[in-house]
Amino acid sequence: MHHIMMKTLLAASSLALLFAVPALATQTTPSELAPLHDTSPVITLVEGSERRDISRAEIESLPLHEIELRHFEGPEGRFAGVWLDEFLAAQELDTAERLRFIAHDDYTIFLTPEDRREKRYLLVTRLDAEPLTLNEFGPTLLVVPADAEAVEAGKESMTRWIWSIREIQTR
Ligand SMILES: Nc1nc2c(c(=O)[nH]1)N[C@H]1C(S)=C(S)[C@@H](COP(=O)(O)O)O[C@H]1N2
Ligand SMILES: [Mo]
Repeated sequence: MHHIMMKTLLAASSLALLFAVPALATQTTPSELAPLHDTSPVITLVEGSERRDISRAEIESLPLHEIELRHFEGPEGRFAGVWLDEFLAAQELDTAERLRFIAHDDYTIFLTPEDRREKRYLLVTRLDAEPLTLNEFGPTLLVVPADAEAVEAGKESMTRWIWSIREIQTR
């Protein structure tokens, strides 16, 4: 097989694909929502023996972004929240070697700085402008906007889309 010809063909077909893709429904855009002032705790940050409660108001003091999607657990609409990286930076946790997220059902995931460089995570607090409740997989959940379509199509794993987050541990 002629490698150069194959490469040219591949390049040409991927270019064609690029132009054939319609405007993505799954783009993250700045949100117009006004931040909530709810100061009741929704996430506990744990660093060694230190525990800190974080409220929706604290999370939403950062710029809100939103994305339209159908979550695999059922909820569908506009999910709004803050970039996890910005939240971590604001909490001075962005250099943590490893982050452990724990959900209300005790499901757990680990994220390294490398994982966060690979893909951006959105820490979601709202669905269609309303605060996410425990019944709707809130009060907060993680989504990877760049993977939204692939996850919906069953082509990408969603093991890191942890919902009902109750705690973030660092070390
Ligand atoms: N809180 C919480 N988030 C979770 C899970 C879970 O059990 N609890 N399961 C994860 C896994 S492994 C996958 S594949 C998806 C879908 O989980 P499900 O198949 O149990 O619905 O959600 C992820 N987020
Ligand atoms: Mo899974």
